[in-house]
Amino acid sequence: MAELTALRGDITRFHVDAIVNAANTSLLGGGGVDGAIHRAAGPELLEACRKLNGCLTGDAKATPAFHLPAKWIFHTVGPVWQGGGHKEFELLASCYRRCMELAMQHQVRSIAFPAISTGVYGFPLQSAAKIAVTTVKNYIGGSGIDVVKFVCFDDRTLSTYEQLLADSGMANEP
Ligand code: AR6
Repeated sequence: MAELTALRGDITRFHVDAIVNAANTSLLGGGGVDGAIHRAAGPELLEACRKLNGCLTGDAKATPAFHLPAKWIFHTVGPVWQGGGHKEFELLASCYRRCMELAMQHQVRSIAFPAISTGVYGFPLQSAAKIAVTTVKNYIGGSGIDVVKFVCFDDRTLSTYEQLLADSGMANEP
């Protein structure tokens, strides 16, 4: 069975086949995890992103990871929280689903996700983490993915994911 874990850290340092970036529709960089990934991957990443012509909210696009220890970056665009009545839940689930699809296309066996939309985009953490865990679980069977890491930047995010994974009985299983 695949291993789903939550851990604290900086996603740019993870040695996995793919890391996920919480980008914006331009794919041309920004703050938060997006800024950290662009800084660490180097200017080649911006050049690669320019060729992608942006990305719709809920979609994801792949680039190489350049100077990062990962092989791929899956850039996804989470929804801006607008109170919950603007398809935010569906769009966030779509981000995770599209990343799992890209993972299969690129024969990725290990993937690290940040807590998409829970920073400047303002998505409530508990709901966002539940969507993350549920959607990944739904798509992991038969995907070829062995390892999923939910990379948390602060204690509150980490404890939220740890609780959800414990409740779902999928944390640290062999
Ligand atoms: N590693 C892991 N997680 C991180 C890191 C890191 N190095 N840095 C921040 N986080 P955010 P969003 C966490 O705001 O809400 C950008 O400007 C952070 O603490 O990065 O999807 C884009 O260009 C939070 O838990 O992404 C978009 O315009 C989580 O990552 C916009 O922000 C997501 O926070 C996207 O907003």
